[in-house]
Parts: sequence; structure tokens; C-alpha cells
Amino acid sequence: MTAKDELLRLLRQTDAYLSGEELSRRLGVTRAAVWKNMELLRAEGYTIESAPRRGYRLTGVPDSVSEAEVRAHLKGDGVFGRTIVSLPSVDSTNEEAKRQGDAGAPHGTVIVADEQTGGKGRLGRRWVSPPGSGLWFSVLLRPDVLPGEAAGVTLLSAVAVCRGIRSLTGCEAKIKWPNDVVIGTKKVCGILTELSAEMEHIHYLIPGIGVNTGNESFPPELADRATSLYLETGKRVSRAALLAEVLRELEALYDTYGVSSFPEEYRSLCVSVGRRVSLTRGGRKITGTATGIAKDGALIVMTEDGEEIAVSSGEVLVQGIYGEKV
Ligand code: BT5
Repeated sequence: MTAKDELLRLLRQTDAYLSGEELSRRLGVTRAAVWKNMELLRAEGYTIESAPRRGYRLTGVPDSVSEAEVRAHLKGDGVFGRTIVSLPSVDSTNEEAKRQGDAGAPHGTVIVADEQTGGKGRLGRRWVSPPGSGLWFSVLLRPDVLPGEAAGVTLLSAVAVCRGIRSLTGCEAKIKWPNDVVIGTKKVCGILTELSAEMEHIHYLIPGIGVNTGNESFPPELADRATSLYLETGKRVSRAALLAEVLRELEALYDTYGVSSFPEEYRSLCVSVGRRVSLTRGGRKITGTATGIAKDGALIVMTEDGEEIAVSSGEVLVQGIYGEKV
């Protein structure tokens, strides 16, 4: 831990003032070094009050996803987040996770960035990830399963995000099958899972999660279908706190279900079930009603022709969600 991180840790521990002398003694550095590190923290957005003869007091923290800020919220001895790579800007946290994975980074490594310049959705689509307004992160997992057995991880991630959003904001976050988290009829989070594997072995699996937290508006093409936690609640949510919460939930789910299954909770959170849906298969448009989620995570659809089909991937439009008319 650097002197700056240690200083922040001491300031966080108490609401009382800490004198420069005490800080210098406890950190084992000079008064001048305490002052210098205090200025570094201020430059990062921390508000530190100083009062003559009393000392210093932390009165405000920035909405930062720095390692120190995430660690301050990550209590306990979980594996997810034991290694954190926090970057001001990156092409895509999934791409960085692959680079880290190829270089041997351990299971549970978290890559988080303030901004993504090439944020990705599925099938090469763009994920809008401006600086400061969302939580963009990826988790590097090394499960011991076959490549075809890992589909559950996207569903677990969606449940973990719903739990995290619900506990921090009280918003009724739900899931649009398979990988969107929605509030009401709008998308607040998308999940892109990628993997590196051989036929018989997964090198690593990467759920990449993007949650819109502070956006006050969206580009016109997204305005009708995207929302943020700020737009829903009028309040600012700490990205570091949300990240820590989602990691805790994801690790608990992973420990219980692995990556090949998922909890019953997914079904109850899924807004697609019970609604009219449409999809395209082999160039043909199919409409029907989603009736459930199969054991392997596929969406079960009763078509208008009375045939029951299982949809395991692809786009499924859901009546009313994102303003769709099916
Ligand atoms: C997704 O794809 O929803 C997966 C998004 C995953 C993003 C995370 S961020 C961390 C990690 N690093 C990455 O590079 N990616 C992951 P898909 O289901 O294909 O949806 C993409 C569509 O969502 C786009 O075509 C837009 O219509 C819409 N979209 C783009 N940006 C959005 C945003 N910020 N909020 C809501 N909708 C958005």
C-alpha cells in the first residue's frame, strides 16, 4: 500500500479530526509528505477539511472506480476482486481482461474503467460508455468446465446485477432474457460474456458488465430504450459501492451454481416470461408467448402455430420492452 492509500485508509476510519503529527507518526513519513499526499487525494476529488490545531477530516469521496475506492467497499476475503485493475480509460474492459488473461492473471481478477473508447455489445454492436457515468467492468474467471457448459454465467451475472441495484437503490431491476437488466421498460445494464477455450478446456471466461449509473441523458437513438440509475432515482449512486456489491453477489452465486446452472430467482426476475415475443429463425419471423426458461437457460416460446421451441441465443423482442410492438 502506498502512503497515499494508507493515508486515505486512516482518514476513512474516523469522523474525527486527525492531526498532521499523528498522521505523520502513524504513516511513518514526514509532515511534508503527509501534506503532499493530502494534496494528491484532493486532486483525485476527495474533500478533506483542515482545521487549525485540530487537523484533517475526510468529508467527501469522489465517485471513482480507483482500486482504493473499490477496496474500501469490498469487505471480507472474497476471491472476486482480490486483483483489481482500474484504468481511467480503456478500449474495452473485456479486451483488457483478455490481455490480462493471456498474461496469466488469476481467477477473480476484475478490470474496471472510468471510460471505454470501444465498449462492445454482442455481435460487434457498440456499447455507449462515456467517462464517469457508468460502471464498466469485466471479471476474469477460470472455471473447470467444458466450453459448452458455461452459458449460465451470463444469467448469474444478470441476477447479481439485479440484486446489487435493488439493494443500493431500491429500484425494481429485472431481466430481459438473456443479458439485459431493465428498470421498467428501459435498459440499465448489458452483459457480454466472452471466452477463450480449446475444445476440451476453458482458458478463461469473461462476463463483461455495463451499468448506466450517472447518465443524465442518452444519444437520440438510445433515448427511448436506455435509462440510468440517476434518471430512475434522482440520486447519485457510488460506482465503487455498486461494483463491490455486484462482485459479492456474483461470487456467492458462482460458489453455489458454478457456471453451468443458475438460480430459480432468474425465472422470477425475467420480464420476458409471460409476454408476447418475436424472433427470427432461419430467415422466418416467429411470434408467440415466452412461457419459461429451460434448465440450460434457453427461452421457451409457445409459437402462434402451437409449437413449443427453445431459443438458446439471439435477439428476442418482447412486447412493451424498449417500446417494441410485437
Ligand atoms: C449488450 O449487448 O447489452 C452487452 C453490453 C456489455 C457492455 C459491457 S461494459 C463492460 C464490458 N466491456 C465491453 O466492451 N462490453 C462489456 P447487446 O445485447 O448487443 O446490446 C447492445 C445494444 O444496446 C446497442 O446496439 C444499443 O442499442 C444499446 N446500447 C448501447 N449502449 C447502451 C447503453 N449505455 N445503455 C443502454 N443501451 C445501450
